[in-house]
Amino acid sequence: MSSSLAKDNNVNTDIVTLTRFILQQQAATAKQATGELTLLLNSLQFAFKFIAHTIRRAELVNLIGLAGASNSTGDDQKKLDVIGDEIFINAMKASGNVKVLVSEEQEDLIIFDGPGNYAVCCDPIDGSSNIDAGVSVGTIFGVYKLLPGSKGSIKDVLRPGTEMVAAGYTMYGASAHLMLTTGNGVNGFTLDTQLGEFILTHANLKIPSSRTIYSINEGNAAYWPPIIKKFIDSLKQTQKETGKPYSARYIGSMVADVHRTLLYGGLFAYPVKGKSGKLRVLYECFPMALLLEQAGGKAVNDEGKRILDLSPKEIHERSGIWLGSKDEVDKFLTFTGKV
Ligand code: AHM
Ligand code: MG
Repeated sequence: MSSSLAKDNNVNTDIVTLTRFILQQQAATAKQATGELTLLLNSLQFAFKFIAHTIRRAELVNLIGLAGASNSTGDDQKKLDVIGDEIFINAMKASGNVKVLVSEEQEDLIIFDGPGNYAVCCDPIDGSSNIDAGVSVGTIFGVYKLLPGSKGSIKDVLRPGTEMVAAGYTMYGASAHLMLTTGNGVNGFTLDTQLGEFILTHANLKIPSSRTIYSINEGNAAYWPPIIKKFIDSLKQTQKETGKPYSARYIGSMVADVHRTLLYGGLFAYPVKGKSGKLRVLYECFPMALLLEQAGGKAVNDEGKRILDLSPKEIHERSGIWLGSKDEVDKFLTFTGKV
């Protein structure tokens, strides 16, 4: 309900918060739902708010810089990587609904004592090498329901991405933006720091089907096979459809590059360099691939295989990835003969 006073003054008195949205969506689409996933998503949003708040204060409270250790995949850990990881683990443990947790910052998976029917895979602060320069970073997450009868094991997470029940990211930029899918499209929320609530701002988001933007670290070109070099070179030529070459945009923070791709369209890629890709399957490639597909886009690996169909063999497995607008990913597949 909205009075004429509210309307005249352009005041929205009926905003949709994340909690309200999730409750309404569960009631409409999952009548048998137990409410556990709702509670879990609530714990996730607390972790995002806490991390957003910590990042904003980082420079003022000496949280910038290296922690002096390296993580499971050999990257130098920033202080904020360590703090973000702790915030995330504590929030998931306290939720009572998470049994298994995989974090980029932890070598082994964590199995919590107590109840819980879900497994969460996360990169608590992705893009952290950018953080000292004030560039947007984010938390990426994917959620699985435990396998039937499981008491929590590695098998609950070494599954294709198609089996995730929820996924998304929160980008900590000028505002904190949460992009979420529970398998019924993508919805975007913006954190109102005064209210302390994520507010629905991008309902049923769809990615444009094409856009002449490519996003890739071209400094790695020497590691790419000739066909990938040729494809990227082809984007720099005048295009028949637009009369212009593609524009290059690369932030170097996956969440920020994918966020722009989701909103504007285009192509984001991190192909295999040398022996393996850089981006991790469980908590970088899968959640982004599910979001992109749910928004009408596509995500494939260097061989043209659908990312969500990969079956990871280890929790920190990496993959090459090409994701974005449907037509742009199809262009890559056609050019490289992967269709
Ligand atoms: P991180 O998880 O250690 O932060 O690394 C992942 C990040 C992504 O956010 C980004 O897409 C990529 O690494 C950038 O890598 P590069 O600096 O090699 O271009
Ligand atoms: Mg990462």
